[in-house]
Amino acid sequence: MSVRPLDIDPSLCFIAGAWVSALSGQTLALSNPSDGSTLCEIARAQADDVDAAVHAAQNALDGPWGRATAAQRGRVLFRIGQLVQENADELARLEAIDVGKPLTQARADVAALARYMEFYGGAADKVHGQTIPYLEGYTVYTLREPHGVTGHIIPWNYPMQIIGRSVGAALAMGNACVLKPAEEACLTALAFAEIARRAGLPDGALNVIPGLGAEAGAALASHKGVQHVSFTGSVGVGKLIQKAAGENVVPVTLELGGKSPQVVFDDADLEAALPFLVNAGIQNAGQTCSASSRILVQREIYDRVTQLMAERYNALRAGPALNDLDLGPLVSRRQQEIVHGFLEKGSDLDIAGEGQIAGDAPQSGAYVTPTLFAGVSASHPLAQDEIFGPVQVITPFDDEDEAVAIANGTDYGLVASCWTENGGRQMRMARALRAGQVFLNNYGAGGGVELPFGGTGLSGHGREKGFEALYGFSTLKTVAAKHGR
Ligand code: TXE
Repeated sequence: MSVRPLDIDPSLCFIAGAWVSALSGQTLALSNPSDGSTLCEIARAQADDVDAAVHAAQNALDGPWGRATAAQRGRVLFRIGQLVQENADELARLEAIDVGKPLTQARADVAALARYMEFYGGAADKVHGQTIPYLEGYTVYTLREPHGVTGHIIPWNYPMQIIGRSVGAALAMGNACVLKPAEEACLTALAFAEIARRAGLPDGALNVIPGLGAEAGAALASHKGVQHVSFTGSVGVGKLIQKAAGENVVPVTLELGGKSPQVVFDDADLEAALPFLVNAGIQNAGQTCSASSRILVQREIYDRVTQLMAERYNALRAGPALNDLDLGPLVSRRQQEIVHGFLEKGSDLDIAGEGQIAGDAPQSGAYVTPTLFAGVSASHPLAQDEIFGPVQVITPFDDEDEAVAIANGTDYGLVASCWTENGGRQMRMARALRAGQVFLNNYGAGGGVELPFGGTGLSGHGREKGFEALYGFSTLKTVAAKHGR
């Protein structure tokens, strides 16, 4: 299979509004995780390509993009959103084959991307400064201005959604972006660039440079012409990015992993909770930063919840992305090895439920059996470390204090949810849980683009999504005019 996203040559970079080869001419093979075949070659951008992309972005800021009004920027984003919708089938198929995610889940990602463009298109001209009462004879006000050139280093698990929330917000604020997609999955990043070109985004306002993390990614994070770096990925690389950006004293937004718990009290509406308890763990085969990999259950209902979750697990099927089963493969053989390593670490644990890999799933694909472990102590590595696969652990607790201690007992703090009908307890838990977002009697709230999203602890810092992201992708200038006598 040789893929041509929106009829462009996928072995090229997108720089200054044009499709160009990496200066070295080198490419990398992009693999299809459903069967291990090669989908196509992609560019292997390096420091000189990054340099060209950053200069193109700077030129855009000095040119029509920098002069565009907020309303004009918003209109371009709307047009991009429209074209995303018009090309929804192709985008969903590209994301599915590239990431290995079931087609239905890829379709939801396309809808989210279009919605991000709509949201940030509408928000572009609604970011206001303030006037500040001050001394007699002064008028003081603030201006929200773009950082300038923003670097976006993104992972492979939700390329379209992450482009939507980070590039969308950055463009709305008038920044010019250099996007480094992941080497494991970058077809929709390329398709997005082509859509932006067709929508009339001025040359250089968005540049896409596929390549390896240690080459293109590292060069982008440390480039002196970049004024803000947004990174979603592993904790280890997040630390490198923060260090590199620190050398240039520029701000970073880090969306790292999680070990997000769902806490189920004995008065919970189990019928409502059950689909969330399982789906939040196995969506995108568990390769979601906000995946809920820990289920904490009050002892009175522990056996029942374990049994109900196990029944669901036993019915799960994993297979090729385009077969659209419950799960696809993981993104790569490397991720498959990592998750198999975790399953080995759990060999001393009770397996409560286990799905199946479909019979027609090729051996050469990166499939993992969805696995539910029960009775797992809070300190076990499977209850502490991010697994990033379709693996969940259930841990019992006795009372609210213990639930909070276990829920907060990891180094992460991305998402937490609490299932209880007791209103007072909902409020106490919302305050006590250490996480960037807490969900009460749901998990994820449908992932709405309006909801600010980010972490605490090892999960990172800064907020993307919602209106809040616009503040992160801008800087504040205070103007104090003295006009009195
Ligand atoms: O991530 P990396 P990987 C977690 C998850 C997963 C683990 C490893 O636990 O198992 O990380 O995944 C670029 N300088 N998450 O190895 O390496 C890289 O090219 C600059 C959670 O795929 O962090 C890619 O574009 N950039 C996460 C991006 O960083 C570098 C999603 C992410 O890759 C770089 C993905 C470097 N030195 C993984 N090295 C989430 N929060 O959703 C790599 N990159």
